[in-house]
Amino acid sequence: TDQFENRTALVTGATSGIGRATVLRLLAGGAKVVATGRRTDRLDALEKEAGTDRLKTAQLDMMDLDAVDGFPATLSEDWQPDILINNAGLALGLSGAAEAELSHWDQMIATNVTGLVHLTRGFLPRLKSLPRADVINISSVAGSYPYPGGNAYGATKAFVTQFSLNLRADLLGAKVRVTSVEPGMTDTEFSLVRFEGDKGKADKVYEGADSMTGDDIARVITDVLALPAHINVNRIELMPVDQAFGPFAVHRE
Ligand code: NDP
Ligand code: 8X3
Repeated sequence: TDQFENRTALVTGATSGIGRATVLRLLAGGAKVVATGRRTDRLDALEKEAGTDRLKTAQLDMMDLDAVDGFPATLSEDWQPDILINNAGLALGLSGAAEAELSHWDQMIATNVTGLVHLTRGFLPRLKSLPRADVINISSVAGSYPYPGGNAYGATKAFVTQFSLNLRADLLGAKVRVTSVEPGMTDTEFSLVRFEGDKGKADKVYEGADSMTGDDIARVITDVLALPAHINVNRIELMPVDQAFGPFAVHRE
């Protein structure tokens, strides 16, 4: 179909999982897409698979703030996005807060929070001037529900959700929609990254459960984008049917 014809999207973290699947769905809908990530071999492979000049890839490390701040100016006028999809992000480790690596916390905050706000601030003035624009921020259920070992990761996602809602407050009167997308268990490279390449540990997270896939979340993202322009989905929380909530924990002497 051509539901995204005449639209240009920027998708961060497009080398894997949700981001990669979102690029493919946007292209299938007729959009032009700028896809970014750190791994250039993955970006090259994505270009080959997509096989369209409506896709442009660029290496961008969200922790490199000079590169992030300079990124909007690297895009020519015809590649300036009217859809910004802030997807790049990660969790590192599942240790308790008193044992966790501070370097893990730093990297999660740098990527999920600082990089995201810098990139968003870079594009916002132009987005605000457009007759129609979208910002989709990939948050997480971890931003709403605490779990042991979620500590700094969950806090970065709570930031992403609240930043999204506060953007709406500031953008009232402009034609920029902002959505916080909050997925639960989604089978991507997320756990492989969280457990630093330990595939056995990563596979266990999804074992025996019917998880959501990157493409499931991409479908929700493109469905939200395809809604009539006057409807703003503030936040959307998703879980696989096979995931739900636990009881409160109580410590007893
Ligand atoms: P993947 O690990 O499959 O993909 C993560 C993407 O983020 C990769 O493309 C990676 O690219 C990119 N990324 C990580 N660090 C950086 C960086 N410093 N600079 C640029 N890009 C970076 O995981 P998902 O697809 O699952 O994750 C996408 C988003 O979804 C994340 O924000 C995650 O927190 C969120 N999420 C995931 C859930 C899940 O269960 N999978 C549930 C809820 C939210 P590269 O390494 O090439 O730079
Ligand atoms: C990813 C989902 O529950 O592993 O954000 O934190 S969870």
